[in-house]
Amino acid sequence: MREAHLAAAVLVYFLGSRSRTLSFAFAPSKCRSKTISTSQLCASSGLYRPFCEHALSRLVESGLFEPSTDIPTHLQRNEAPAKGMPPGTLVKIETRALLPRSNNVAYARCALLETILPNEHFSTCGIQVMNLVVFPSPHTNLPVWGVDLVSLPGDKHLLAMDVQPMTKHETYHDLAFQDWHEMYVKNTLEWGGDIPEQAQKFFSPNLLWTRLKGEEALPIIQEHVRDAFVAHLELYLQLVEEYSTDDTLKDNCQEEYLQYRLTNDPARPMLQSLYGAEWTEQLLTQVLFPKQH
Ligand code: DBV
Repeated sequence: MREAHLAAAVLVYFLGSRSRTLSFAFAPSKCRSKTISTSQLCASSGLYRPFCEHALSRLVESGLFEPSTDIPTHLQRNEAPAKGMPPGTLVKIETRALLPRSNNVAYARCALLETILPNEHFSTCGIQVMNLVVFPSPHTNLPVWGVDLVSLPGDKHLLAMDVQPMTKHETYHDLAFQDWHEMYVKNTLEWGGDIPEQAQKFFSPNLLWTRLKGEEALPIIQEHVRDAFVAHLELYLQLVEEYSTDDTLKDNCQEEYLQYRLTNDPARPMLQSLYGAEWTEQLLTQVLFPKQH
């Protein structure tokens, strides 16, 4: 089993590193690949749109989820002028959600923030954020899949990706995710620094958490982090698909996790400044961290 995981990670790494377009190659067990060249993306796209499109299509393709039409229209998108950028530059936010088709999962949603320069097809500057969370059923011992890819003005990037434990003493991270961590994080991405103490319990030992700076960050994000993201999702899908409902249920902290993220969302000040406090609270409570999925 461990050899298969390693082979999968190596294959994704090899295929991804040779490709110049934004190609997403899956683990061999999936034997499907999807190449999304940036020119194929919609008229105006931001840095993390290819990541978001890939994840949502894989989550539906896996059969675990189906697209949701439940997000209230006014919370599906918003836009605001981008401060300090050329006239006409906007920071656009788009939200997408998925509903469960399997008893092992509960909800998935993605918030995509893109700074779009007028007349540009693919913008990588300014605020670019993909915040993606997959919530497993609270009646399982499965972890949350949490991804926070954040690029801020001044070429500052903050990248977090993890299978976040919702029960104590899980051992799922010992095998597949340890190989992944050795392949994509250990000795390649520097530790991103202190994580708020209250949040630390929500992270696994194989967390990708790094901060990148400067122009060399973009190719690392669009190649190495992209490959890590594709491989991580495949491992998470495998974990969810192979989960046995016979497992003895342990105490689940998903409610506490939701409350923590709702209360301490580090993006709140930025979202309020762009879109206003009332809209931000509705977005956080109704779409991003809803108590009832
Ligand atoms: N983070 C969100 C949502 C975002 C978002 C909904 C829509 O939960 C973006 C946007 N995260 C975002 C931004 C920053 C961070 C920081 C803009 C930078 C804030 C700044 O520095 O100006 C992982 N995201 C962070 C941090 C972590 C994560 C650890 C840095 C520490 C912090 O500022 O809190 N994943 C994220 C997180 C948890 C997690 C906060 C908590 C359990 O699981």
